[in-house]
Amino acid sequence: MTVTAERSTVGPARESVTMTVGEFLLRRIREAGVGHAFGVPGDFNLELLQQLEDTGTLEWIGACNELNASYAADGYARLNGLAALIVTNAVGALSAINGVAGSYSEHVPVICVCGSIPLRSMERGLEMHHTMADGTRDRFLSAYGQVTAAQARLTPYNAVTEIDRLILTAWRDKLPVYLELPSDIAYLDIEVPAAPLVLAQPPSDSERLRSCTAAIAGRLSEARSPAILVDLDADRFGAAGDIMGLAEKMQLPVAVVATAKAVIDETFPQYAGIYNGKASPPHLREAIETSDCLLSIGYRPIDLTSGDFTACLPAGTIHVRGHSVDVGEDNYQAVTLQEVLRGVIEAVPQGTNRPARQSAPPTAAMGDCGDGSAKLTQAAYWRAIQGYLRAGDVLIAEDGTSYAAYGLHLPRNCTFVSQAIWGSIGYTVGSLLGTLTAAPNRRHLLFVGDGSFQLTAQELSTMLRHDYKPVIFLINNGGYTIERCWLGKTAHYNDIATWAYADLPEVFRPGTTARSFVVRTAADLHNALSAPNDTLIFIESIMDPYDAPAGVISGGNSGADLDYGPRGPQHRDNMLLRPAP
Ligand SMILES: Cc1ncc(C[n+]2csc(CCOP(=O)(O)OP(=O)(O)O)c2C)c(N)n1
Ligand SMILES: [Mg+2]
Repeated sequence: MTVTAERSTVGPARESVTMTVGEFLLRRIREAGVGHAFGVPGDFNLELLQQLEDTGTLEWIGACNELNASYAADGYARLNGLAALIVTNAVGALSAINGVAGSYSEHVPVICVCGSIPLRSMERGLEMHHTMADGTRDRFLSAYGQVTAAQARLTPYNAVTEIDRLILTAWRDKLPVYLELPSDIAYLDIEVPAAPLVLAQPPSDSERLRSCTAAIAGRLSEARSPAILVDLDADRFGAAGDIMGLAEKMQLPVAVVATAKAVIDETFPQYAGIYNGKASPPHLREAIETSDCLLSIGYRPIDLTSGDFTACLPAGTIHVRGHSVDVGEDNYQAVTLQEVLRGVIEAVPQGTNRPARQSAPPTAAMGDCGDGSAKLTQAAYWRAIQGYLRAGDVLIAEDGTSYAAYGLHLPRNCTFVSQAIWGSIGYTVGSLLGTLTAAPNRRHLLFVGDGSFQLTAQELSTMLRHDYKPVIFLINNGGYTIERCWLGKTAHYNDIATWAYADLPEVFRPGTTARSFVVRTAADLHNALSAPNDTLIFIESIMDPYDAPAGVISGGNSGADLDYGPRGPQHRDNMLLRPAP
């Protein structure tokens, strides 16, 4: 690495250094706060992986396939703020595209680097493997154009600007980006800035910020029943602390939607619960829908966050987003969420006591499993898990009856990870690898069904390989119970092959110290829950295929009406798993 001082006629000398394209890319990713990269090697990215190994810039976490790696990167980014994924041309990139699209849908910043065919082959028209071999060059870059905020194919001439543009776009917009690194340029020297990359949002326009905070503070100060509704952008833009600061100062209630569960600490006195249109507790629905000044943070009404579109926010709701705000007729651009919130906190008066009316948390003790010898039910299962939780846990909840985890009351400082909007089953197993890597000193609990687990089960081997110690709660109910609530209660398409799930830790890492349990009764579960967390714990709980939490049944039943319409097959006899009479 050669250091050159570039003399400028104005200002101090700006230092540049000579580095290879690949080393500069890895350095910038590291400077952006990313310590690990997930992915699978391939001949078009091996040269970059060699640079990664030689320089030690990032720690490599090889996954079993690129889909799992993309989920892992997503989970890592949720805890770390940004993640890196390295795949190979087309075959790797397209395997990962579902996970990257999920990151877009859920506003998770992931830098996807695809080691791609050499520039030489493009310039000379040489047809390479992992392509359509039909002369096309841009198909995969275009495909990623649909699922990322920015894309670039690096050349030695654009590498410096494009690498910084893409990393900053991912971080500022909280969205994934896609970067193709042709395999023959990673070792070429280029001139790069010596100074580290600075991650910062562009500062707000000062007049817009002043007017915007004054407008919001004015509305809030005059309101009789102000309230805040929080969606996931509050987490992605790091605004949870400021939101709690505002709620505390004004003593107003803060509700979240399901996609933002635990973004506001559930033990926070002003926390009011999960708003979901008609499915909300009545007092919460009233607090939100009749508020005379509702401040919504990044709210995106979708079926799952709007009680199937029954949500009805007050007409004058103030909408604050990452980079813009709507207050009545006025739209404010060039303002950032954090600066707006901080300005509002300063401007509003100290509130008088308006306590949030949260429903009382259940008081299940760890051993509260009901009748010990009875067959385990979903109800007893979730009661016992409620008692198992402790402050600081990271919970990862899969689609399926594991949705019941949304109903858990979380102790202080817990994190809740789920892919509620994108909802690609199997996500959580890959994501768990990422959350474990990002926060190895916390306890991670995965709640997953047998059907979902079968999509990405191999990643358990990577967790064992790295000696990670999560607790995996797997519900073995012979198939897709949540789908039985939508359609096909007894249909074969909702059945799956029976696996010996609890044997898998031994299969994936012979001689493992992991503790496996097969749980059939409440007493078995109680026993499994007393195991110390000094190794991976795998708890396979066998439950009835027709046993599902009430919310999952009602959600499926009404989802079927929404999906299939009045003439759909759900109206035939016994087609859906319905609530017990
Ligand atoms: C990639 C993908 N394929 C299919 C689906 C549809 N789907 C949603 S939930 C589900 C079944 C989940 O079954 P399981 O994990 O066993 O949960 P449980 O039986 O506890 O409900 C399926 C197939 C999906 N969401 N994502
Ligand atoms: Mg199942």
